[in-house]
Order: sequence, then structure tokens, then C-alpha cells
Amino acid sequence: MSIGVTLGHLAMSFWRLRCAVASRWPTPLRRGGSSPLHTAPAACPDKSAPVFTRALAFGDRIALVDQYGHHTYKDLYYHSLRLSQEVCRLRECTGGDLQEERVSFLCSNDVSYVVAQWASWMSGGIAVPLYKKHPPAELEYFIRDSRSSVVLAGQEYMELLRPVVKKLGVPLLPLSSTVYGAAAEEPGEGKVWEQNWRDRGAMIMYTSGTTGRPKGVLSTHHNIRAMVTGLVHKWAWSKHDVILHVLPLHHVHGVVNKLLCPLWVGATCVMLPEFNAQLVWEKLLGCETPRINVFMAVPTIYAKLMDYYDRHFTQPHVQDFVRAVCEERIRLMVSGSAALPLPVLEKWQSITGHTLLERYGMTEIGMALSNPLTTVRVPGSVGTPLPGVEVRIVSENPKKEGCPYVLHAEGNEKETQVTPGFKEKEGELLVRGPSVFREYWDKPEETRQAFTWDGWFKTGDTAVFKDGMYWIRGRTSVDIIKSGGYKISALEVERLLLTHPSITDVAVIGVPDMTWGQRVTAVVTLQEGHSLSHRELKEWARGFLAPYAVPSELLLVDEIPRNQMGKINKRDLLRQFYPSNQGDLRPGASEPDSPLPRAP
Ligand code: MCA
Ligand code: AMP
Repeated sequence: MSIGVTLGHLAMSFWRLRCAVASRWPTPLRRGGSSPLHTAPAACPDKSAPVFTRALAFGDRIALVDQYGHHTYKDLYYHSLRLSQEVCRLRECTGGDLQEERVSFLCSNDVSYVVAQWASWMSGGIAVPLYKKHPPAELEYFIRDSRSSVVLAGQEYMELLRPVVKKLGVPLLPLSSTVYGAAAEEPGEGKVWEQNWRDRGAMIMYTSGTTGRPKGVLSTHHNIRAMVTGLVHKWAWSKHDVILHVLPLHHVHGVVNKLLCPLWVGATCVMLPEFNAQLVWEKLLGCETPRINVFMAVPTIYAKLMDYYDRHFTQPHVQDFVRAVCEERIRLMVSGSAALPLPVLEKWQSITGHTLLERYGMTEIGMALSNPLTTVRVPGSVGTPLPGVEVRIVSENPKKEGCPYVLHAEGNEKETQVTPGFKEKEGELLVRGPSVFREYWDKPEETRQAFTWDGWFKTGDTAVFKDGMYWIRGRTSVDIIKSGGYKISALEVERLLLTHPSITDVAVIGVPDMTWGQRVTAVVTLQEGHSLSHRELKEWARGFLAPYAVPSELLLVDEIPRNQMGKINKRDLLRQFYPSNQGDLRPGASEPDSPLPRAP
């Protein structure tokens, strides 16, 4: 649809909508209002059973709308069951339980993804979602590291994956074309889910750290269930909700918050193949049913949507229309995965009437903190702990004996206690609760180091409790960059760049940026007589890195300053090269002082 047609259409719809709005405002389902939870009776009595065990109870309701059409809960269930039988046949697993074998899958953002995920779980495997924008070398790493015993692929990824799996000697199973369109038929007799799901591994998602290659974060079914039910409760998900899904499906934000939550309650997920600003506006404002009433994204996406708005929605009556539709139809708009810059929050508020609900999470813990649904959301803050989540703010204990950390504040969903003398004192955020992951896959030492001696997960984020809310002040380590909502290890990019034949030394820094959060910037020295343009570097790096980790800027310097220990002070580097652009973009952000020791 061309944008000219869209705008004409929007203008006409505006008058119709104004009348509707005038007669119906306020409605009980407006943003901020809460609606009762409508959940299906669980078909499986196990309290940790995965989402698919609830699907048949939602039967012919529409679970997913994608580029291929509408898919009911029943379709998803039966297609997945069929695929799981194929997987078990391929693995010669007569008992139908792969006992936590890893099942990697590469699918587009459509019905095939859900079917592959559910089939992995139905066959007793651990789902390892892969991402289409990762270069083959990265895909190979994830399949090898997770020791996947089979790789499932949407039809469009067979060519890409064939050489990778051949090299690794892992079987590749294509999804049947019927998954995409045809209504599913019940395959034989019904299946009873008798597994004890609780401590069973459900999913491995890869995350970058300050050392080594990306680590596989293994969450159990119990962890995932806790993540889902906490959000369903806090944000009042109901089967009447319709969410627009535009995020990648290899991270918690896209997988849990935007897919498993709606599927848990029998709601509908409208899925785009990928983010596209024009399409998002069309879906939010258009007349198609089902109508979107929930949206969630990373701050970069809101910035990109506003950029589109500025370029295309210039007429006042169109702007009025946009605001009226958003206010009338949408009950919840959430931002997370990275700090939401205040100017983005304020501008989004002015164009849509919505104060974005900001929340905080991490791959290892799911969501931990959230602003409230119905009461006032505080800009810059990430709210209070979600149901079941306990948090602490701590700093290293300078004394050699006793507890290795000093407690500043401790809180849960109901209240936070501050240690006398530690009011508004920043420290590292620790998290505990049922959503906290089981282990880093195959990395017992890293797993041990990620927790305090008394079992709290060390997030590596600096936080403060102030005015009854938690505030994230930034990462403890400068070597973790957040760009476009993705976590990127500066050290991993440096390690790669050092293998470039022209590069002799490198420092990768995250430069604050209103759209991307931070821009991955490479400060580089070259071999004498060599030259390197940014374009050449990008083209080379794309063969090894995901697009978001490829440096978006290249600074050639004669020397990278190091201290006597040979270390680069990256904060100094940032000050030196970007003197007017160093701060975090949220209010009150500062550099952390006393982080807890991290894994070496
Ligand atoms: C892409 N480009 C970039 C970046 N990414 N440039 C600078 N910085 C970046 N980070 C460039 C590409 O090189 C390309 O340039 C051009 O932008 C378009 O690339 P494309 O991949 O198509 O980008 P896009 O589609 O516009 O992507 C923007 C995006 C995406 C939609 C915001 O980054 C995204 O989906 N982010 C969400 C990540 C996410 O889900 N994070 C959650 C993890 P050229 O044209 O020159 O080639 S965190 C999490 O799960 C925790 C639990 C939590 O709290 O939520
Ligand atoms: P990941 O490990 O990719 O899941 O990213 C998790 C990290 O994203 C956290 O440790 C934080 O540094 C960051 N993050 C997530 N949500 C927020 C938020 N609302 N504000 C600031 N940082 C956030």
C-alpha cells in the first residue's frame, strides 16, 4: 500500500473515528484500565507445563496472524505435534522424549517459528532459536556450542543452513509447507503430557558477556512460566488482547513478552516478518481486524517510528487522527531492553497520548522491574519488582570479613526496605526468584561466578532506589554496549577486528546516540602504509558479525592511549573523541563506583 493511499485513507477514517471516540470515551478497556484475566483451564495439571498444553482449550480462536493468514490455536497445536513426531522419528526416539536434547531452529517471524518452538518442547527437547541475520559462522557457533542434535528450518533457510549442518554433521529437517497455510488435522490419538516439566530445560538464548564467546542462557519451563505469568498478571493480559509483534525471535523480549504472553491467555499475536516503520503505523492506525491494542518495542523502534511520523504525518488533521486512534484503541505501549531516552518518551507521549510503560529485564532473569499499569508511570524509572521477583542493591564490602557485599536496599513486589545510611545510594542490582535461569550452558564456572555466595544473580547493572521506584543508571562494565536493544560485547568485536590484516590495535566503544542508544564505534590503528575505509571495514565485518554489532563508525588514530598496565580507559577515550556526547541519555545517569567483582 502506498503511503499516499494510506494518508488519504487515514484522513477519511479520522472523521468516522472522531464520532466514535466522542461517544465512547472513556471506555472500560482504555489504556490504563484493567480487564479481567481470561485464561483457559489448563489441560495439564503440572504447574510448570509449557504454553502449548493450554492451546487446545483455546481451540478455534485466532492465535497468530502473519504473512500467510490466520492460524488458530488448534492449528498451531496439531502442526507442532506432527513436527514433533517427525523430530522423534529422525532421532529414533521411540519413547517420544528427547530428554533435553537441543533442537536448534531457524524460522521467519511467522507460524513456522511457533510450530518449531512448540515441536521442540513437545518432543522433550530444549529449543535453541537462531536468527536469520546472523552470518553462517555465528549460526555454526550456536549449533555447535549448544550441541544440538537436530536443526529445524523454515523452507527459506534450507540453502543457508545446508553447508553449516554438513560441516557439523547434524541432521537438518525442513518444516512441511502445510505448516504455513493449511488447517491442521489431528494426528492420530490425543497425546497426554506426563513429563515433569519443572526443572526441565526449555530454551537456550545466547547472550554476550564481558569475556569469551556468547554464552547460552538455559531457562527451564518453570523459569519461562514464571516470566509469563508475572507479566500476564502485572499487565492484565486477556484473551481479548491483540499485540503487534515486530521484534526478533531469539531474545526474551520478542519470545516471552510479545509471543508467549499472548499465547498463554488465548490472545492474538499479529506478526510482521520484521520491523518496518510504515507497516507498523498502518497496522496501528488501519481498519483491519483484529485491531491492535498492545504494542511493545525497544527504544530504537519508537525513535524510528517518530522519525517516520515527522516525515509523513505533517498535516494537523492526520496528527489528530494518529493521536485519537492510539488513545482510543491501544491499551498498553511498553518500552524495554535498553534505557528509554526522556526526549523519546516525551515526544511519543505528545504524538500518541501514551506514556510508555518502561520495564527492565535481562536474558538471564526475564523481566524484573516494571512501571505500573494503572497508576502513574515515572519517566526515567523502571518501576518496582514484578510478582515473585526479589531484588537487592549492593556494593562491595571493603572489609575482608563478613558478607562480601553491603546491602543498600532490598525489595519485592510489595515493598522495599532501605538500609539506614544508604538512602538513594547506587550499587549493583541483584535479582532472585523463579524466573532466574538455571545455568550458562556447559559453563559451570561462569554460572557459579554469576551468582553471589548466597544465591543472588549479579546483573552487572547499576541501580538506585529513589522516590519509591528503581532507576537503572547504566552498565557496570563499559565493555557491554546496548545498541538497537541488542547487547554487544565490545571485547568480542575487538577480538574480531584484531584479525583484520590492516589493523594493529583497536578499542571498541559505545557512543551515546538518540536513535540506537549507543553506536558501536571502532577506534583503530593501522599497519604502516595501509588504509581502511569504513565501508571496507563494514563489508569485511559483516561476514563474521550480526549487522547490529558491525561498527557503525570508524576512527583512525595514530595511537590508542593505554595506562601503565597496558589497559585502555574507554571512558577517557569517549571523553577525548566525543567531548560533547558522553552522558547516558536518561536523567540522573552517572558512572558507577563500586561494582561487585564479575567473572574474569
Ligand atoms: C542495524 N544497523 C545499525 C544497527 N543495527 N546501525 C547502527 N547501530 C545498530 N545497532 C544498520 C545496518 O547495518 C543497516 O545498515 C541498517 O541499519 C538496516 O539494518 P537492519 O538490520 O535492517 O536494521 P533495522 O531493521 O532498522 O533494525 C533496527 C531494529 C533492530 C528494528 C531496532 O535493531 C531490532 O529489532 N532490535 C531489537 C533487538 C531486541 O529485540 N532486543 C531485545 C534483547 P546498511 O543499510 O548500511 O547496511 S534484550 C532482552 O530481550 C531483555 C531481556 C529485555 O530487557 O528485553
Ligand atoms: P540482554 O542481556 O540482551 O537481555 O540485555 C539486558 C540488559 O539490557 C540489562 O542488563 C540492561 O543493561 C539493559 N536493559 C533492559 N531494560 C532496560 C531498561 N528499561 N533500562 C535500562 N537498561 C535496560
